[in-house]
Amino acid sequence: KQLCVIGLGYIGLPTAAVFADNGFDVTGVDVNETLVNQLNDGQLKTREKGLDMLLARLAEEGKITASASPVEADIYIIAVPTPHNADHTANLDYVSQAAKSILPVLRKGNTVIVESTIPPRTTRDVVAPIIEMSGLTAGDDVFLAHCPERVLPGKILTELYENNRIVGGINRFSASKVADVYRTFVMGKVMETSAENAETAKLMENTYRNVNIALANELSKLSEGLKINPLEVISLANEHPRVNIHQPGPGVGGHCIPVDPYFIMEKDPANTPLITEAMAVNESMPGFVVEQVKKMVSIENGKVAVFGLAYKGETDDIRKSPALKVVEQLQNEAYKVSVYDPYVREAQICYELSSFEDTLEDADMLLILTDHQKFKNLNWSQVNRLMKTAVVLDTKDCVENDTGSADYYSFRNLYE
Ligand code: SAJ
Repeated sequence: KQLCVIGLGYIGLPTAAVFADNGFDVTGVDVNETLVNQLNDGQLKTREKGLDMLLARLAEEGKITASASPVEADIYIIAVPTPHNADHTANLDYVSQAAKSILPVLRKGNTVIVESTIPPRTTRDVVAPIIEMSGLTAGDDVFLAHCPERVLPGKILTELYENNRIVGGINRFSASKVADVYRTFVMGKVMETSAENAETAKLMENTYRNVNIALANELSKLSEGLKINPLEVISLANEHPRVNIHQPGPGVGGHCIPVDPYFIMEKDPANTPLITEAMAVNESMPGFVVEQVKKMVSIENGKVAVFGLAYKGETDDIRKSPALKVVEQLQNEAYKVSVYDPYVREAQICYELSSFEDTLEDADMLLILTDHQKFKNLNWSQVNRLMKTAVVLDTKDCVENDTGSADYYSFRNLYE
């Protein structure tokens, strides 16, 4: 079968690769000409483990090709980004453009799948009318479904095979037709439902995580007054068979968990006070971290060494990273701040990153904001020697080895 993936981003590319590796004749479509050429040449570089080699092999074997616009195919998968507007509502321009780009090649009997994260009802209210501009009826002539991506960056290839998938059809027939497409390689369950249910389920997964993390963050704030160790409280509570409280930290980052809840909120603001409040708690965390720093280091001549800018460990992704906000607020407080992140490239931010040594040199405090593997086992005799005052605040509670003479704090022992 011929399959066309529109949007070769962090979901489209691995999805295209996995289909190509499972017997489909795949064309990847993207407006980025460089990306198209690199994919055709088997030279594409991505951040995802194992993907570059797979793509190079598939290109060599002729199983995947790239193109600037959709070609005739049996199945079209839309995997373009859904950015949000300034008021946090979803910007559906890319999704609409992608759907429109299929129209010239769309034929009766084709299948259209939307993988992009979208607000509830978008498949039916926005995508179906575009498809029907072709004169074909969505659900009868063209099978249409939303199949949300749910893979974790860093583990995308494995999770594409192993995770359960939700397929939400515009009608039952579309759901079952599209479910069969995914059953060709998905080892988990492929669950059929309506388009609206699928859209909302995807958003609720990330909203659940957001609200749950907010609960953990709120507990951490409570710990000062209660004189408790919030991490121990969480781990004790989680011993209950029906409790699973997440971990506190400097806030919630990435392009999914802090964004997706807004797609639900925009549909019914009056009935989403809990989600709204949870977002506010998480957004207050960078400020909370800065308050702790202020208790530990005086602003006058104080130098704070920051380790980690990425939104989570082992990634170079800084989108919506709470670390950016912490650094900005520390700078606004007039601290001298130097930042080290072994993965993040300087081009992504507007200030200079420092080397490991320069960041620590003469610092009054080390503030760990990302749980990169490298930070879990630092050479503490070197760290403590370089710093003026060896005080550490590990907001991810990620350090595993003995910090030697350092005065080490995490949420675990800040207030107990
Ligand atoms: N975080 C905490 N405490 C926790 C867990 C995470 O503060 O207990 C923070 C992280 O540090 C990070 C943020 O939350 O800043 C988000 O990280 P994450 O690892 O929870 O999630 P993402 O954004 O990398 O990927 C999520 C995943 N969703 C779920 O686990 C429900 C992934 O499966 C989705 O495919 C992805 O969003 C997406 O694209 O929607």
